[in-house]
Amino acid sequence: MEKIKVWQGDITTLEAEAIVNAANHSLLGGGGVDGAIHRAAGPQLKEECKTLNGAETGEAKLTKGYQLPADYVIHTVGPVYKDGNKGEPEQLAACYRNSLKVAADHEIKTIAFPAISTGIYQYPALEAAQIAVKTINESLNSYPTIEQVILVAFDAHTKQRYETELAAIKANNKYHS
Ligand code: AR6
Repeated sequence: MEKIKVWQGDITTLEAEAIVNAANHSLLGGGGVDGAIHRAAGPQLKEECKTLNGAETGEAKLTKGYQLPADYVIHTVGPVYKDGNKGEPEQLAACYRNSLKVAADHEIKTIAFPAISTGIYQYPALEAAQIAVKTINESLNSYPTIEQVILVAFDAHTKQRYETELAAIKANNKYHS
């Protein structure tokens, strides 16, 4: 089985054990993928989120998935992109690293990520795809119990970018297999 897989579609329909939410500091819902996840999970998700006391940029916190096909949602807060010199790359990498750590800590074997920060938070799509693929690939060395990470692309361009980045890592023999 490929450790890192690319899939195009709506993350709320995925049957991965955990899906990651690109949330905001409040963790109480919003637009974009966050809104879609809360709608699909139902109102109990927000009730549990109220007990989490929000999250800092780069942090990740776990809830149940309620009416989602996924058992769990891992809520992380991506950086709002300003100019790339305000710590955004490190903050975005932290989202992926910390989400994988939360998954491993809860013995979650399959986890799906949306393209964190690339919508409302305006992170440039190519740089975000590079950070996502590199960080996940490197982090998997630390979390051998995670069997598969799914990179969810909402559109074909994002899918293409992920595939290009994965191919580059494989060509350099740096792929975690
Ligand atoms: N499935 C998969 N990917 C999706 C879906 C979906 N159903 N819907 C959108 N995307 P965004 P951000 C993609 O804006 O930039 C919220 O209001 C979308 O095409 O959802 O991190 C939060 O509460 C894009 O590639 O998240 C925060 O306030 C990616 O998901 C803020 O938005 C992320 O876009 C977070 O902004």
